[in-house]
Amino acid sequence: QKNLSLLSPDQIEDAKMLLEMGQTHLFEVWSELGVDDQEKKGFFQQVTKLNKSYPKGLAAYIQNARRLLADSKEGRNPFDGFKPSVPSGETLKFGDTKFDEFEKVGVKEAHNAAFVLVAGGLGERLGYNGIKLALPSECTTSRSFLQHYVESILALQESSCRLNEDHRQIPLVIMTSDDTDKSTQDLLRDHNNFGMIDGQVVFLKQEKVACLDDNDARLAKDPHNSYRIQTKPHGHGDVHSLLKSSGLLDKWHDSGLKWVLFFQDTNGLLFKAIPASLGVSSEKRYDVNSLAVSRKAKEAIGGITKLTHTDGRTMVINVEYNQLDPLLRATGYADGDVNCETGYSPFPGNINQLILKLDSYIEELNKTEGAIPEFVNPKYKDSSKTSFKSSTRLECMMQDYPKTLSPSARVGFTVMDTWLAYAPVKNNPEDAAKVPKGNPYHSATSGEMAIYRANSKILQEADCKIADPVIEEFNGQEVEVWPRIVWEPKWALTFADVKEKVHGHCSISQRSTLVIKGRNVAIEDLTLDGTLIISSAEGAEDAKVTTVRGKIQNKGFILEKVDKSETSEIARIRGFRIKEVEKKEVIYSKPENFHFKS
Ligand code: UGB
Repeated sequence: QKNLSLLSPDQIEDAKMLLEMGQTHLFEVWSELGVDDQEKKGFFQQVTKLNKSYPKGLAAYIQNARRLLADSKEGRNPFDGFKPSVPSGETLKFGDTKFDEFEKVGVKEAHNAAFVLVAGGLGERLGYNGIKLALPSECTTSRSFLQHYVESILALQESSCRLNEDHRQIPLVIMTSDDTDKSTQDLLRDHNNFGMIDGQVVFLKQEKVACLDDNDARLAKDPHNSYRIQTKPHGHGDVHSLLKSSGLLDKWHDSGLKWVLFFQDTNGLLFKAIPASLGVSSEKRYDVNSLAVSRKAKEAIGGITKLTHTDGRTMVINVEYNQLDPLLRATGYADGDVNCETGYSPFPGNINQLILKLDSYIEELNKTEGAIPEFVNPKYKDSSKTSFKSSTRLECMMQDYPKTLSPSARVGFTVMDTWLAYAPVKNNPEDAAKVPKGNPYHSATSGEMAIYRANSKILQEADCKIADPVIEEFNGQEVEVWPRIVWEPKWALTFADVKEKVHGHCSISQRSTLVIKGRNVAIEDLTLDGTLIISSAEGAEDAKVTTVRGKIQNKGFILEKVDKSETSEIARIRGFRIKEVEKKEVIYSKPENFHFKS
């Protein structure tokens, strides 16, 4: 009682709420007034924060937790009454006329879009020491994921504005957490926003939620400080309530934007699929469009599933990878999550790239405040399910947004070639090496190799002769090693861009490296066996097209294997480093013709 004199009227209300919500245990160790007073004030500051950052406050969190914990204890199936089946959606094949047409529409539409990158996760599975956005997407140029994303959005902006004859800036929001916020902001600032103008990037920080000690949702005390509540991340679903409370959605709407595109932190291929999928959203007027790829059974990506309830309701939704198998087994698919005759799961794999139509998104969030259906995943001590091995918390996922939509909402998905659209970096080398044969590794090694493979295949589609890959093993993972072909997004974002800049009979050997930096450069009748780096000099961006042709042969760059003793963490998690032996470098500053005869 005496401690109340330390508190403001609002904090006294919070104290009453905690007592009413059965949280008396939090005050059991409180000493008399005059002892630990700063800690006590700190406790209430934390409560204020927890209250503010959860839609409808901490009391609502405790109530939701009790309900979900009771459901979990009873073993209630979240899909009770629903039967899964394989949904139908748009399937696009790179290079097909349909793909090209959707790309064209998507590029035109892009100036009406805002991008939202969810980057609050630390990536425990990868075991990397820093933020994942700072990791190189590939080591030939060492451009980080964040740089690649920002430059891709800028390239899209430029193409879209050219087509629409305007000068809109595409906004980028980055959702961070306490774990990633400072490093992400520093990374961007240290690189002059990678070319975005001030104010074009906005940061929204997600807060953690309170941990729960038991089925009554008693809040857990921080093991290191009994005047604090233990907290853990709430999941990427927080992005919706943060966008709602930031006021950005209305601002975007008022400035004429129509689409919001959500994406994750380490997929170096994603932007190759974005223009076409935005085209699909626009043509089909989808309220929700999820990007998907073929999924291997048991792969750690959710399955896009049609759920039909016994009462007739249906929805197309992601069923998370750990829920798909039990759901299938419980509904008559005795083998659970298995591949079908195609060698893949019949359920398309969710890659968590969502495109939402802004006006219906705003309408929905006005109803829900951005609260997303949550789940809880307690690890029980025994089958009585009365106590937990360690504290738990509620979680939510951004792809569960469609769960609250009315049945009339247009919810679709677009399946892309995996090689084109999806190669995340999530697993550490040891776990990746244990992935069942034939399933993707999702490691730094496979993520990098996938970029070379995609660029090689795109050039192949553009009629270049690209040598077959060789199979090599790095960190216990067998991967296809294609020529190391990398270009900046401003050189080409779409297939049409590539076709415009590649002419004649080009051929590239397997051991080659080709890097193209700059916008206005074409290759023609190029035969490469070694390393060629083409860059534009400062100020040459508006030069008319420079052409590089002829025959180039040199010792090139080699992939040198490294083992666990390697000191560079970037090289160690890949199992190789790139050793520059010999290269030809072309730097152009005006429209020129480089013709090599060696
Ligand atoms: N993230 C946050 O921003 N905040 C958080 O609290 C947690 C994560 P993971 P996950 O496409 O590969 C998802 O951990 O959740 C960010 C889909 O649920 O890498 O295991 C984090 O920074 C799954 O259906 O992935 O699986 C990162 O950018 C499947 O689609 C992103 O959220 C899978 O991704 C994803 O976090 C996939």
